[in-house]
Amino acid sequence: MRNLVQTIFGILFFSSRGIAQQIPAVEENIPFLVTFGNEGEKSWGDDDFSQTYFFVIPKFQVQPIYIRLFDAETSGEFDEKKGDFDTKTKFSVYGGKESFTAKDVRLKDPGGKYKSGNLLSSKTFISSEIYDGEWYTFGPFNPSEGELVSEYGGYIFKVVAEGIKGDDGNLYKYFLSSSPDENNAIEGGNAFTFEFTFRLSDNINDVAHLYPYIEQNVYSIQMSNFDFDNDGDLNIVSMAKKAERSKVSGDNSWADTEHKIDEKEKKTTLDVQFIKNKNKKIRNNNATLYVTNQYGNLLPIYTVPIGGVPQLNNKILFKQKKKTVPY
Ligand SMILES: [Ca+2]
Ligand SMILES: [Ca+2]
Ligand SMILES: [Ca+2]
Ligand SMILES: [Ca+2]
Repeated sequence: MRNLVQTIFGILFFSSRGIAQQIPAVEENIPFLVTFGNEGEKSWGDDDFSQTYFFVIPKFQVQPIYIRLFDAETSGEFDEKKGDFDTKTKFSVYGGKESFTAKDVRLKDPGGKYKSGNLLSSKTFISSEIYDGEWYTFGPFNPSEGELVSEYGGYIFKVVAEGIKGDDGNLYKYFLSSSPDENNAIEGGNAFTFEFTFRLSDNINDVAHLYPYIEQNVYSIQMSNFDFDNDGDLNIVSMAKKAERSKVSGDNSWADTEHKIDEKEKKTTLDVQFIKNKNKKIRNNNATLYVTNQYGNLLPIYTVPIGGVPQLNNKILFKQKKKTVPY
């Protein structure tokens, strides 16, 4: 019995910390990140042809880490073609002082010194079959080559993806790995972005989950989404919200909605759900989301929800669970 309880507790503990480090995570129901070439049409879902991701490595990780990239190039079945494939995407990895903490890093649109820090590695991928459906590996990086930011849980690496030529959509994903040629998750690792441009699943039953984290000082947020093409509903579930709708954007347009933040939602994660309309059957839909606080500052949107996926009954469940643990 004791072993069983320990096992159950172990699983709960394990899952709440989160180990899935494919970005986007399988549990998010988001098949790919998307960055278009800089001659692309914004009406195809990418508002700025640039996407910045941050990878968090816990302080206790001493072994080297690798940032792996799936389908880095733009051709073949996963990518979105316009005319011929002629798109180039540059991926750059940054670490060191101010790579994360420089203030331009939190801008909605790339500008100023958003590429701050030390450039650790960079590669441009063209429209070719090399790396089509394959993984490319950046690294090894020593964790201490990132920027140590204790409030964010460890060393942070920044990866900037830029569409530097062409008009096609590059679909790709990342994996934060302890191995150069396999996807081995790093315990306690995570990833986040301030502006998320992604491909929605074609499956009408898949709900996409995005996880903005609400810091202590937040009392109201603005949700801003772009080019969702009125493909259903946008819903928030949290420690205080059972279901709160947010305005949905149409084609090539933004929709902004303000939401009040309850005390119970501070230092927790919101579950922002893109729920597809089952009758519309829209395919290949790309959309963008960012969330700001009452000061207009961007909030981090995590891959693994900090503190777990929010449920209204979380606290009750936690109390019950505690009783069953024998100490
Ligand atoms: Ca491809
Ligand atoms: Ca093209
Ligand atoms: Ca691709
Ligand atoms: Ca769209």
